[in-house]
Amino acid sequence: MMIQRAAMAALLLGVSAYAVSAEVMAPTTPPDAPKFDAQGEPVFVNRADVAEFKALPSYNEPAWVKAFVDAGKLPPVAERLPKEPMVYKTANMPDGNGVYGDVMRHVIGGRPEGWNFWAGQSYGWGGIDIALVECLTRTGPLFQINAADLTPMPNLAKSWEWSEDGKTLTVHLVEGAKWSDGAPFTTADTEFYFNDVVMDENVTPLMGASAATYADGVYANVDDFTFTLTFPTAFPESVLYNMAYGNFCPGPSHVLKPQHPKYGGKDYDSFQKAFPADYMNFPVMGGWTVVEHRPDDVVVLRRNPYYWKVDEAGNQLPYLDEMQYRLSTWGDRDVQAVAGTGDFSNLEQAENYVEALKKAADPASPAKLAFGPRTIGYTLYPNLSGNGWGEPSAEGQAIRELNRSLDFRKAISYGMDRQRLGDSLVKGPFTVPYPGGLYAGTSYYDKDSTVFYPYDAASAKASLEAAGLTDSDGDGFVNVAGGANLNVTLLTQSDYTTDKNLAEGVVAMMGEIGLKVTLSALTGKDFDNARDAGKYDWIIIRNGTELITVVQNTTALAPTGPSVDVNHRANGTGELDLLDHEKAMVDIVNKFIGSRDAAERSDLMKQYQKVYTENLDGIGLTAYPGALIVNKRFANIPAGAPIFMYNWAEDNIIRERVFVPADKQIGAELHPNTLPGEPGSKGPVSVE
Ligand code: BQZ
Ligand code: CA
Repeated sequence: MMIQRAAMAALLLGVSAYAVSAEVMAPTTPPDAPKFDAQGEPVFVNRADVAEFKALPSYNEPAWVKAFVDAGKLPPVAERLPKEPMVYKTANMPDGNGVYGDVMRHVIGGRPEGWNFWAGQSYGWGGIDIALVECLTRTGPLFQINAADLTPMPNLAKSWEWSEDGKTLTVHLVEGAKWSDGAPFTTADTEFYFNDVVMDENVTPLMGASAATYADGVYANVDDFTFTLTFPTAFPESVLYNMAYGNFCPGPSHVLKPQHPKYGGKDYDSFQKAFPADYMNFPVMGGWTVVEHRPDDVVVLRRNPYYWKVDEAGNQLPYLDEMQYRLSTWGDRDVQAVAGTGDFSNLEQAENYVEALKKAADPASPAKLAFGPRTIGYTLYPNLSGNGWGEPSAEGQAIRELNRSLDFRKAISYGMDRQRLGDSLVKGPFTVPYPGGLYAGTSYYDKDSTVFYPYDAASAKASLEAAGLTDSDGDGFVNVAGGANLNVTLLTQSDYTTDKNLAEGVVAMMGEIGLKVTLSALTGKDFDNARDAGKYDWIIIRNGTELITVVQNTTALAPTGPSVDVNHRANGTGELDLLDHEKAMVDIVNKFIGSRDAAERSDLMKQYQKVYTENLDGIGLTAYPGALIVNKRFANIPAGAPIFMYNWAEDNIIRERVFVPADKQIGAELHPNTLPGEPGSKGPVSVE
């Protein structure tokens, strides 16, 4: 609002109030962030301190699940568990072994599209997918792992080893684990994922994994629980990170495969739509299974009786019997979590910080709120494809060519008053101007390698002129040579207030330097589709894990493959027309992936940061800390869990270990004493 008024005032005064000078000020280094200490330090441990795989003398389950066994409706718990289940160690549990019962009430802004994650269907986010799918490795909990032991945690892959030449990775799956319907989990599932999802060009999994994601590895089964990947290069360890959420999370091949066109399924479209959002009890390896979905109201998950993890006392996990997902808005997630009608939120929209902080500061508040590091960051990405990705119109193509000019990108950066942009979201020590690239405060960041083109309207205008743009008709906006005003379309995700506010701020600020920008706001899946198809001139994105951790999702740091980079993907014929700076970034990232030398890796990331920020591969906007809000009745929430680092907090806090002490349970289960039914059948089942 304020920004719009300021823009209006600037327009009334006449934008030409700024004298256009040919002088462009020199770049600087970015300002330091205001001090803002994270609340709560993680307890650092080694991965082996968290869990191990081993058989225990006996196993337990909730009494009401035992009733299913006694009624002959379920095999005994020991037969449902793998030979050696994953055992969470008591010493690493903040509050020790838990008790069964209760529910975690989530609130989310997304909607489930259907259950074929492997053919690109979204589950509605907010951690539904993280609760349902399990992946070969796990990275969310790495925030608490000692630096010297920093490598992905085992999960469905209980161990792995590299061949001496580093070109073959042998992966051992947990043996004898079962899907939530009792079907065995084997290399038939990993093979189907690799060869018929990733390698099948007609299938695009939700997070877009392709051959490049797995370093062009070739898959081969050894036996039911062992497979190998053979690579053209040695030791591509990034593959282990890419085996975590949301890539190498295999689907149930026993139900997916018959629908796949290669194995008798009708066609790819039918394959994608074979498990719509009203299909219940879809088999999972996660702790809970979807048993009910009332559109725009709620999704209910019940405990998976075949879940393959236990505590040291032999109690089958999870402790929580139910997960609920209220289908509302992301903003409402914050409101309900602080009010106590919801149980969990990643407080990530800065507009809600002051109110949430005020409410949570009351000792009687039902929820605990803890800020973490500054890992929420937004970037404006110009579409850098000049050869047809997203099939631009003639006007769009002209903008693509401008996007590919450094002077034009400099104009955007000089025109961006990042301080004002941050303050428009929330005042106080939260936001910091963000030049783009790696975030300040993260381990590979180097301030001296960061080039910052700070706010300076005169330099912005001079840069527009250097890019060949002038206001030929004198109406305050630069024109396309000999034609109408240039009009850039800015794509933004309208489910988030923050995204929309930032986009409106950008439109106003660009207006002030004489660049006309028009907003295109799309919701959920429509936004994702337009983003991934390259159907935009500029886009605003809340950045992924790669700019925080570098080691998670490393391949996304540059256009290292046809469809991994956010703002530059291949055209219809698979060609990437990379700019020189992008080629340099690809080169650096590939060297980083191929290097096992810590000093060299840190030096490579300095080079990356320099090339990224000097060339404005993306124009950073603002970065700020997020806070985890969890209802106080929950136990085993690890200290210092960030809402976003290697993954979102829904993964980081290890929900299968979270419990509610008996005297604090609220009796809010919607389907008490029920278990998931047969795949495709209606609703959960009870023992009668
Ligand atoms: C967290 C997350 C868990 C996706 C999504 C959503 C999609 C993106 C991103 C976040 C939501 C929440 O983020 O905002 O706090 O709960 O779900 O999955 O924004 O639109 O495509 O990458 O993770
Ligand atoms: Ca004009």
